[in-house]
Amino acid sequence: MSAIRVVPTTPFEGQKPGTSGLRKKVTVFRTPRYLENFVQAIFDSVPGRQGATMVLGGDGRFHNTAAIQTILRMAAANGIARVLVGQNGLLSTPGASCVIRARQAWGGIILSASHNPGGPDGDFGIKFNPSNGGPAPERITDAIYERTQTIGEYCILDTPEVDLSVLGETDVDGMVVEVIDLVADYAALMETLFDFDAIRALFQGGFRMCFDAMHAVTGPYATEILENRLGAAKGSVINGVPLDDFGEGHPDPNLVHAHDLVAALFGDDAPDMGAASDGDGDRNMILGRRFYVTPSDSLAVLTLNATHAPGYARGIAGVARSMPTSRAADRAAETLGIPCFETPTGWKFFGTLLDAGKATLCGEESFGTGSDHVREKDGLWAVLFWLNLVAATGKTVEELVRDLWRQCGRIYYTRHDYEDLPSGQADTLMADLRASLSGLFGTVQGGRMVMLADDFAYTDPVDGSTAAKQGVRVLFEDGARIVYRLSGTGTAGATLRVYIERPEDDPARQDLETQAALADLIATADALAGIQARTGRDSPTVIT
Ligand code: G16
Repeated sequence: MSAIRVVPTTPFEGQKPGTSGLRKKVTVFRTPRYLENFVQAIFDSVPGRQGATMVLGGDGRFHNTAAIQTILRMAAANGIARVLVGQNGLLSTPGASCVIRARQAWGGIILSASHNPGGPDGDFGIKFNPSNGGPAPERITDAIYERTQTIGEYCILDTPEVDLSVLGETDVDGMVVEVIDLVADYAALMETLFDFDAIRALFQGGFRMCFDAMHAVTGPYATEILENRLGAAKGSVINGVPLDDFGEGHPDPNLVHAHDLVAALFGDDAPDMGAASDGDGDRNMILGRRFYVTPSDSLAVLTLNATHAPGYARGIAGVARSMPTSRAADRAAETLGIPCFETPTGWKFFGTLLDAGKATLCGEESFGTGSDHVREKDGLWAVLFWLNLVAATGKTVEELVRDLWRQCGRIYYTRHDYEDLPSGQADTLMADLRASLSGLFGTVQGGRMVMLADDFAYTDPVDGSTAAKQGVRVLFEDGARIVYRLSGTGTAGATLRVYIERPEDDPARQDLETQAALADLIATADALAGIQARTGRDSPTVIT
């Protein structure tokens, strides 16, 4: 047995988990003791680790395996009995959630900065998911953060590196490290939810798809499930080999960053369906042939048609969406006569609703969709759901969306991001906007009467916990809405997100180009917050 080394340390500032874990530059995480402090704070703050099973893996970005070796040595020194690690240190975020639940683990540590770029100069991240497999609720992240502020030592062993490439068990000073097949548990779960026979028949009939794994973690999952098990043509999965810098790309599945996929789906001889996932596999984008499905519409289509998938054949209890997500899901839920919950941004807020059986499907405008099958959003799950719907209805992706618009109206929706603003400037913009809210009610802005202007506050209907200052929203008489909030996932400066939407119930007017359809509201959004005047930017960094 090697002796446990108790290493003196001092706190680092700013180890506060954001929307989804602690995200910083790789260079920050490589600072001696930085990772160790945070991991020890997790072990110190979450009860029950002694003799427990823990899940560990990441999205394969630069520093992933080095961090895993450190965490294994610390887990052994802190009394963990067994660690399940994905082969080569890989586990997607929904994959990890699935393993935590399937193996009844104490919790899991996931190494990911999601859709943020990787490589030595890119971003890195770490998050803890407790035994329900979901993101830690705020009481746990607050406890971890508090601990990071007073930490004085961490425990570690000086053991050799564990070979993560070979499946099987290794003993690390009495703790078992089990290297697991990363896809097996997850694929088995998907087979219980979706009609694999019908999807197989679809591909046999010549249906063609393109899935862009963006050189991130879903490559192995998509290749095994789509090509090997469901019979999609070889080559349907592109950029399928995980790389530690994501091939110098930005693994964010949107129209800007998934350029290979967009070129294929909007080019000549386009496949029938396209999809992409992000760095850690929890986000998704769905495309039909020359047709983009907004994440908000995707949630609404899945809601309306859920019973076509065997796992949801008995109907769904309810649906939940984050506040800035469009209200298409509300309309779908109303059609079905089920409740629709509105939560703050952050998948963690869906956890109580899923655990209590109040919501079955959840979704966010930020390309996240999921259900109660795990406690994270799940990119490949959404892709399989869409494939199941196409197979079951015989309709194309575009026809399924047009059905939604016919039944529930169309909601034109866009998000404008202003990235890397000076933090002070962004904070002042939001503060001034908040200060102006009380005077907005009843005024006419850009030709529309303001019906509500507030800073979204949330009380969880299950456990009563509250969250304030979750984004400024301005609602107009005609159902249009503008939402402003600062991103909680960036690592450089501040990102202002502006979400703009309006419903269009007239079928004759549902085919406009989105930016054109929203042009007047976009101008109102700028005028209300003074974005261009304050930032000097004449256009957003990214439009989705
Ligand atoms: C995370 C959260 C999501 C959230 C998204 C965007 O996603 O899990 O719930 O919607 O961030 O957050 P923000 O607007 O604060 O940047 P991911 O995929 O980065 O883990």
